[in-house]
Amino acid sequence: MIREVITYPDKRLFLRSSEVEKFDEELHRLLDDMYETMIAKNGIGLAAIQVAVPLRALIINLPDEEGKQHKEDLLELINPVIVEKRGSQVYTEGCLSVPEYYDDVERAEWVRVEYQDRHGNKNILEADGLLAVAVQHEMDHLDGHLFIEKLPYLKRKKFEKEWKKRKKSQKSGIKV
Ligand code: Y12
Ligand code: CO
Repeated sequence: MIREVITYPDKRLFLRSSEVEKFDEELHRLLDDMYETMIAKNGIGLAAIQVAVPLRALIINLPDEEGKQHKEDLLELINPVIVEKRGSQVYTEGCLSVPEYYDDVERAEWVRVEYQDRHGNKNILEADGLLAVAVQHEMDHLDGHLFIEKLPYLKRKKFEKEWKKRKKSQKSGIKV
């Protein structure tokens, strides 16, 4: 089932999500719905809080060189913890909860993550490049953070101004 993706400035996006304790049917349904929702909305990553469920669960499905996503590449990370990180990289990020806004964010180039799969089995993921960006972006959601919070002060102010203008024009029916 495709669920609604909540968007900025919804207060729920700033909540710290809770640990997953039950690896049951309900969790599996949530993960399946998150995948369906992410694909339907052209996303490559999604955290549970983005569908209004405050649990520490996220999914990532990066596209191949031709831009195609394959379900067999889907990553499901439950209760992830970054145990090591190295280097830095800058990537222009976007987020389904902050539609139509993209900006440069600096993050670690490489991360090692301990996590559980949908059955509760423990696992380790080592990621670099785009996958490392996606993991860090989605893990920020679990702690109630959005990529726009990482923008320098003036860029953040510009974003807030543009966002208010856009919301006002959406209300009046004029497109900016
Ligand atoms: C690198 C950077 C960020 C991530 C986190 C996951 N981000 C997304 O999945 C963003 C998806 C997104 C999709 C959009 O929709 C279309 O392009 C049709 C979009 O555009 C609009 O909302 C109009 C914005 C963001 C992972 C890796
Ligand atoms: Co996001």
